[in-house]
Amino acid sequence: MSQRTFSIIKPDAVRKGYTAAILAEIQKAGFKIVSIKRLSISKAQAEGFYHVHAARPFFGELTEFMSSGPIFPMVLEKDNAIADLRKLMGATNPAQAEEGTIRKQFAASIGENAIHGSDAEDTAAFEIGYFFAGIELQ
Ligand code: DAT
Ligand code: MG
Repeated sequence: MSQRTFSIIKPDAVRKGYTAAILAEIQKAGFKIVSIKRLSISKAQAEGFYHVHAARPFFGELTEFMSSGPIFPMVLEKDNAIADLRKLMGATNPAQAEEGTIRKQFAASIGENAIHGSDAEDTAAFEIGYFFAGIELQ
């Protein structure tokens, strides 16, 4: 059944000029791009987005990084979108990501790993609502 998920092309990938190449991988894998935009977020906005990680030792580094430059948040749709995007992204640590995955191809480190993807239906709903208004999601 068709499902929506949420993704971000992170500041490292945007800085390196990988945006178009990553979007091409996403489209090649059969995702429809429902909505996408380019923007920069504040550290406080990054903290709100990643609130589930607030107690982790890397929270400061993560939110500093996510607010360090432009990002492309987007909403993607296909059958089994949430799990399939996680597969296409590869492991959080690019050193452990499978060949052909986005993180294997475009990410440099566990902290700066090119792409975000929702991990479950409830987090996808929160994350889509964090960045997009209903009128942007038709
Ligand atoms: P994922 O992005 O694969 O869902 P996650 O939800 O566990 O991974 O963590 C969110 C982000 O936090 C991750 O993309 C990069 C950063 N991060 C995770 N573990 C880290 C670590 N050990 N050191 C530095 N940054 C880390
Ligand atoms: Mg996660």
